[in-house]
Amino acid sequence: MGALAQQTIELPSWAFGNSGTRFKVFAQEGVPRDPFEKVADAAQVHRYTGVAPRVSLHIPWDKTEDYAKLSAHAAEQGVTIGAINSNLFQDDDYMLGSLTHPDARVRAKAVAHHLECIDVMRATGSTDLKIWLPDGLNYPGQDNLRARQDRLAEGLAEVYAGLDPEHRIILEYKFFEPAFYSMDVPDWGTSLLHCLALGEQAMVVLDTGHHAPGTNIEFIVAQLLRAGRLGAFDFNSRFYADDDLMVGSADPFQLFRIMHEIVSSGALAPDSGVNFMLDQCHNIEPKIPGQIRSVMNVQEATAKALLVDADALHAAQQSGDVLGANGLLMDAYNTDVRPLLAELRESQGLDADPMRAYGASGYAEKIKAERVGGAQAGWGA
Ligand code: LRH
Ligand code: MN
Ligand code: MN
Repeated sequence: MGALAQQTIELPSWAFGNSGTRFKVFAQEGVPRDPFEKVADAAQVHRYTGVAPRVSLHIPWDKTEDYAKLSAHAAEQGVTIGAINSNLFQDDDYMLGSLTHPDARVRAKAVAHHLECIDVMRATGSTDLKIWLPDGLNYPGQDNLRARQDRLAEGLAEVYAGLDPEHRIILEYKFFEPAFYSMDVPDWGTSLLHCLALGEQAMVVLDTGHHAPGTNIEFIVAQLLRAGRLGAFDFNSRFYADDDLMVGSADPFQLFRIMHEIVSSGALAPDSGVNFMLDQCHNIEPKIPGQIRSVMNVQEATAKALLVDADALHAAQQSGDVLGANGLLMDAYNTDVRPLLAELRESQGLDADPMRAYGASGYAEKIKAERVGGAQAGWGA
C-alpha cells in the first residue's frame, strides 16, 4: 500500500483541449481557453485521484506572458508544472527538419526554441525538457542519413549546454510519423546513444504508442533501466499507430507487464528518476473524466504489479518452473485490485470512486456555463 501511495502521474495540458484526427477536431463544451484553465482542469484530476500533482506544458501551445504567474496559479490549485515540451512540428521552417535540417539557420532556430523552453523551466520550476523531433525523411536519398545524425548530435549538445544542474533533457523516439521512410530518432537505441553522448542529464522517454505492432515494450523498459537512462514514460494506448488512446484501455496486460518491470527493478520509488507521464488526447470522450480514468488505469496496473510474489517468482525462475513462474504473474494480473485502491483512497480522505466524485462535483456543468470558445489542444491551432 505504501509503494502505491507514493506513485505520481503527470498529466499533459493538451489532454484538456480539443483534439481530433487529421479528419476532424470535435469541439467540446467547456474546454479550456488558455493554459491557466488547462492547469485548473488538471488540478481536478489530482483532487479526485490524489496522485496527479504535475502538469506538462507544450510550448508554444501553452505560451503565456507570465510563466511565474502560471506557476503560482498551479500552486494555488494544488499542482506544479512538470515537463516542458518543445514543439518543432508546426512551423513551416521545419518542413525538412529542425535540429537535423541541412540549413544551419533553421538548426539555430530550433536550438533557440529549446533555450526559450529552458527559460520557461526556470520561470515555472520545471526540471524536465522534453524533446520529440518530427524530423525525418519521406524518400530514400532525400538527405544524408548519417549527416543528419551528426547535425542532431551537435544541436542537442548546444541545448544540453544551456541546462542548469537540476535540469534534464528527456529525449523521445518514434518509429514513424510525420516522416514515413526514416525518422531521425526512430527508436530507443538512437535516443540512448544521443543521451549517452550528451551526459548524465540526458534520459530516454518511452512513449508506449511509438513502436511497431508486436514490439516487446517491457524489454525496452528493462534495458533502459539497466542503463540507468529511463527518464520518463508517455503513457497511452494504441491499436494501430500513435493512437493516443487512454492508457490501459487497448492492452491492460501490456501495461501490467511494463509496471512489473518497473516494480521489480525498484523504479517505482519517487527518487528513481522515472517520470510517469500521460500523453493522450480525448477526441470523443469528456476530457477530465478521461484523464481520471487513465490515472486509475495506471494505478490498477501498478497495484497488480505490486502483488506479484517476487520471492516465489524468483524461486520458480531459478528452478526452471516455467508454468509456475508464468502462473505467478497471471495470478497477480487476474486479481481485482479495485477494492484495494478504493480502500487506499478512503485512507487518504478521498472518495473511493474518483469518477463518481468528479461527476457529482458540478465542475463539468460550471465550466460549460463559464467558458465559451474553448481552445484547440494545439493540433489545429
Ligand atoms: C509525438 C508526441 C510527442 C508530442 C506529443 C503531442 O507523437 O508523442 O510527445 O509532444 O505527441
Ligand atoms: Mn509522446
Ligand atoms: Mn505520440
